[in-house]
Amino acid sequence: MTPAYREIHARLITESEAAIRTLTPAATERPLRLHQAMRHALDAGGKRLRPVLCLAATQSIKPSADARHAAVALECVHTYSLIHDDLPCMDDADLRRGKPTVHKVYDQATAVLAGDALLALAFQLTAAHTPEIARDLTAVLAEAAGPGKLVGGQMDDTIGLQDAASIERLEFIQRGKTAAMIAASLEMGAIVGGADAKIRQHFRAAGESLGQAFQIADDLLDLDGDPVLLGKPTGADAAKGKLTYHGILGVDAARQKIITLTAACLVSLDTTGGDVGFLKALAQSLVERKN
Ligand code: GRG
Repeated sequence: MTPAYREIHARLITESEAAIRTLTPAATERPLRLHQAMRHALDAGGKRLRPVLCLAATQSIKPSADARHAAVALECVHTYSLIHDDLPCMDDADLRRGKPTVHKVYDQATAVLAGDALLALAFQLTAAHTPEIARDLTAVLAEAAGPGKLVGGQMDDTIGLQDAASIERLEFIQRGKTAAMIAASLEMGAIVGGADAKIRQHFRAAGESLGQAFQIADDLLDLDGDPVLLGKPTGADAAKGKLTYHGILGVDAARQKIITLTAACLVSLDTTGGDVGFLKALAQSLVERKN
């Protein structure tokens, strides 16, 4: 990323974090334990990728439009999914974003409830936009978070190698578990920017390609990444019998697939006709990331 794009990236992360702080409940609200657990997860950091994509998509079309509620809604759904994913009944993780997971700091019941609360809060936030935009944001986010996408992808991922491995199954998992929320981030940003159906579709297609590339890169990091930079141990996928692109087709094919998907993402972004220089640079940096 050039210094100018790094500056935009830093500004969008700052804007996302300020919006997350302002638009979600404080740890001092009742019941304290629930709100503290929600804040523990929300304030733990992370790349803020989904809100940044949303804000950047809006700003590529209409810089004056305010996408903060949509951006925070995306981070709430993402954070809920991480809290639930870390539970002993799913991935059973002790660390997330370099910090102890919510059920480790609190307990499992609190972690389930903190996730549930964040999911509901997300739709309160999409509903806060003006009526037509709120309707479209809610529909896009609900579909991405729902049984055919985030939850459905997670279901099949949980079954993992207990069922036969195939590229078709792997792509269903990647599209659902990862790409749907990334595509929704760009499409929701486009909705707030006032994009028509065709432009929305180009943003969505860009997010679908980017999301799949992001997941293949994520799986490769779990294979040979640096646990310190990642903030969690590596090797979990192999230990848990997870389906991965490199597991089915090999590391070289996985790296080639990332290149092809990234190129498709960049073409879709160009086709939106917006001011997408930053988004293109971000997409490129994400698939080359170390954490
Ligand atoms: C529990 C319904 C439900 C879904 C869980 C998010 C998820 C689905 C599982 C977590 C494991 C995983 C590898 C998911 C794929 C999506 C992904 C790469 C999540 C991590 O996103 P980042 O890297 O995380 O943006 P940060 O911490 O930076 O926000």
